[in-house]
Amino acid sequence: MRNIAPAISPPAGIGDRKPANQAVLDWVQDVAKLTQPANIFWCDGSDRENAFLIEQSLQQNVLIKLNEKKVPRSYLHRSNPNDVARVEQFTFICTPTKEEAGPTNNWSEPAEMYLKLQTMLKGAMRGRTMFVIPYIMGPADSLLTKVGFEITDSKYVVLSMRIMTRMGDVAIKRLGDDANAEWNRGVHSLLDVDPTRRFICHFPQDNAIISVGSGYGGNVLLSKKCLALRIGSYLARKQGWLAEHMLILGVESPEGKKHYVAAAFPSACGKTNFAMLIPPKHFAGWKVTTVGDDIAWMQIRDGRLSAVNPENGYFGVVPGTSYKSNPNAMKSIEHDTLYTNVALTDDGDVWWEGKDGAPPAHAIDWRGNDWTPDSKEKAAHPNSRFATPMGNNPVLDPDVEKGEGVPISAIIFGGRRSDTMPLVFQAFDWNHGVYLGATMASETTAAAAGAVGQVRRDPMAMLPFCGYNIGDYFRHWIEIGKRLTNPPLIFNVNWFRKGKDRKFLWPGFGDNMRVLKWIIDRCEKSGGAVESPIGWLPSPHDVDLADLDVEHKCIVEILGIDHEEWQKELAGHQNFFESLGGVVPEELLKQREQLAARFKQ
Ligand code: GTP
Ligand code: SPV
Ligand code: MN
Repeated sequence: MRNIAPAISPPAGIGDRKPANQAVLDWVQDVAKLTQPANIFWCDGSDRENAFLIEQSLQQNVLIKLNEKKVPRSYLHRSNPNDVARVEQFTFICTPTKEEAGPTNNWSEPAEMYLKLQTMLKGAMRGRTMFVIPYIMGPADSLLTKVGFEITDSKYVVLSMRIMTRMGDVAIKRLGDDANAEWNRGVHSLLDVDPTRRFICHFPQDNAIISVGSGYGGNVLLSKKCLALRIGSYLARKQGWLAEHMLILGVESPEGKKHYVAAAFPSACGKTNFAMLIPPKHFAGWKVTTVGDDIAWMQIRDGRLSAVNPENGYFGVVPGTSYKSNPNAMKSIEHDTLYTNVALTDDGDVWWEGKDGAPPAHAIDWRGNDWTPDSKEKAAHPNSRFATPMGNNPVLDPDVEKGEGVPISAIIFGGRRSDTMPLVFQAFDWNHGVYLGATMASETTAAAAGAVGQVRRDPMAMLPFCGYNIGDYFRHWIEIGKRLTNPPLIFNVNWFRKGKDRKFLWPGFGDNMRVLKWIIDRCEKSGGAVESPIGWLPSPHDVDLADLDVEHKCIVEILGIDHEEWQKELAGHQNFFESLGGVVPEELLKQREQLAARFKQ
């Protein structure tokens, strides 16, 4: 099963909802002239349209229908095995100067890249249907909300975008007929799904994205990383807000006091899990609700940061998801879910490594081959994903559609670090918090093509997603801080520290509530902490560890800092700042010096 499929012919009343906006019509005509599709399908996001596209996808082997009893209204898609993750080396920020893209992005001169892409797109949709997807990012009535149009020759993209965004009429209405209105132009073509002709290109000045040669996830759902983060971060700086790679969760005490926190962890480092956390038994009466699991758009309101989730669904990592690790995710993906690259059991159910229960005696793996528990290959790809509407989430926050967003009490940065970083600590102030974010590091994961498990600096979890110069991005964070009269407290967490036996020291998942509780206590000015060179650290008695089956010496180890490891860490910060070649703001260089000095005291 592959993505590439011939044109489809919709019956009257499907695929013909043309928007009135002349700028959109002109752009679509231009792209059609270049790519030469057999026909144009104007999406309206309706149920009828969706049913038709699913039926066509089944006929063309783009989707497999799953067992209706076990996973109602759910489907499996297999991407090309050469195309299973984001491709950072082929992701470009095309600004007039290289300096604007900065030291962390691949850069190309816009005219040169447009020419290269146009050459590849010439006639690329011959014999195929070209879909035009109108969508908005953000709640329908939010000032932050953005309109996008994505052109694609993939039905899988259309079906996924309907889950991941608010798609169809809502966007056409929001755009209106003003030909000068602001909207994002996204063009995607599978071409021939050849990794040597795969490019994900952003033109921030034109509010445009062109993606070719891939049919997978973040490369092609242009609403997500491309618009909501890369173009989004560029717009956010210009317009004075923040577009961040953060989950947003609500946490309510038994007394009914509610806080919201936003947390930036790199790809496949626990955002979806944290956003849906179920507190352990000991925390009876505490409730965690999800606003978003991947992206936060935050603006300043009444001197505070206020966050909305621009998305409408979750594109989550499947392997490891179980009733033990994340029951809310399991309930969310039991129905109306589009799976990519998981295994198919003989009875039409889905399976993956880490799912509850015994593995099936036989299955078809993500590549479409026979699989048994003795197979050397994994049944599901490590970056296999679900796309599920956020409405499926049993703990969806009631304020998720609120246009003004939710007020943020704390920002959390965190990476996957097997050493050095303690379970949790608090920054002394905003700029110190910005420094924690800027110097974050994490082991690479299967979410991007390339080696896994290598520690790299990933500032604010935005290394692959910042659409402009990272030095300006740091500066933007510092400037935002100056405008906040009631700034969120900033924390750093690490669920992934390992002991000498190379096993995780901390149980993670639901037990992360214990850390969240300390963070809330700090926001409430009731939590204890000791001052350390790296920030405020909780002592073991400051964290509620009741009913936790972890040895005291492990707790001491995971909460503590090792001065030798931190000398290496400090050198790592310095190397990273130096590698950026002079763009790092003075304030952050000073933070590093102060950190080094505190270790010498
Ligand atoms: P993206 O969707 O790529 O942005 O990933 P994410 O940040 O949402 O990560 P996700 O919650 O999907 O978790 C990724 C992997 O980390 C999964 O295999 C999880 O099982 C694992 N994980 C999540 N939380 C924890 C934790 O607290 N401890 C441990 N040990 N593993 C965790
Ligand atoms: C990530 O890699 O952070 C993801 C998956 O959320 S993708 O949408 O493919 O970027
Ligand atoms: Mn996620």
